[in-house]
Amino acid sequence: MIDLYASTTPNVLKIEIMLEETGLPYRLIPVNVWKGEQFADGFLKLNPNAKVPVIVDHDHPDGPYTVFESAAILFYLAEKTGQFLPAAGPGRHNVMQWLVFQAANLGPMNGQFNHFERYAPGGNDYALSRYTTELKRQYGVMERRLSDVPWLGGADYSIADMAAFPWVLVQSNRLRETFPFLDRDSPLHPNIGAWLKRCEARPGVQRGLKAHSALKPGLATASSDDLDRIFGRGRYAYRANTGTR
Ligand SMILES: N[C@@H](CCC(=O)N[C@@H](CS)C(=O)NCC(=O)O)C(=O)O
Repeated sequence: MIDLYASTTPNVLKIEIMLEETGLPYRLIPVNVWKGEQFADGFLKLNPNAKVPVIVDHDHPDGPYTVFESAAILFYLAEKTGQFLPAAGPGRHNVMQWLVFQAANLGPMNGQFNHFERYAPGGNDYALSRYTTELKRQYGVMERRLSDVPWLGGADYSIADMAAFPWVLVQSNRLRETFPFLDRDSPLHPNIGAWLKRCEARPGVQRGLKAHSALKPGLATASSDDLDRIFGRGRYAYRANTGTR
């Protein structure tokens, strides 16, 4: 049995999809990150970086084994099952580089974009413009890749697709009107749109989405102090604590 510590976020959806695709038995353990549950001592023992997703694999031969960071979890589960990552050679490295592309680029840039689009107070035009422009550039990178191959890793569906899919889907659902380049049907990137449909057609992805929809969103439960804490602002900000630059 695998425990998946989860919230209603794209990084968690990646893992639900992988667990459903591989058929590994798992249970969801909700973590309300909007109420700061990720900062509790018990959770920090699982992930010192205080973020979901985290898994605990109770079937590991050496006893319960914990993995945090969604890309590392996908990699761990791929190695555990021998699925969705070629065993060796260029095929494996192609998947790894597109997995890391998501973890190092698409994920963090979406995170910063979301922050300035949704949560930050006004007056951040420069930051919003910077992250919007960079995100749009990354969609161009994916579009060019998917005009050459059906899946990000190459010929076969892989953990690289599972990593990118939730972000592209969620951003289209939420922001297609205000930021048309994020629309899954944008004429700017027909190959991304077709790839998204191929992902959605997979029964494992559909089961992952269903499992994800059972989680309860926590944003409405957050106080303004909870929000300050999660975003490191107000009394939690570096400058407030140190008085220095
Ligand atoms: N690089 C991490 C990002 C994880 C992450 O940002 N998780 C968010 C939810 S999607 C979270 O737990 N946020 C709580 C916080 O930042 O305090 C991964 O891919 O696992």
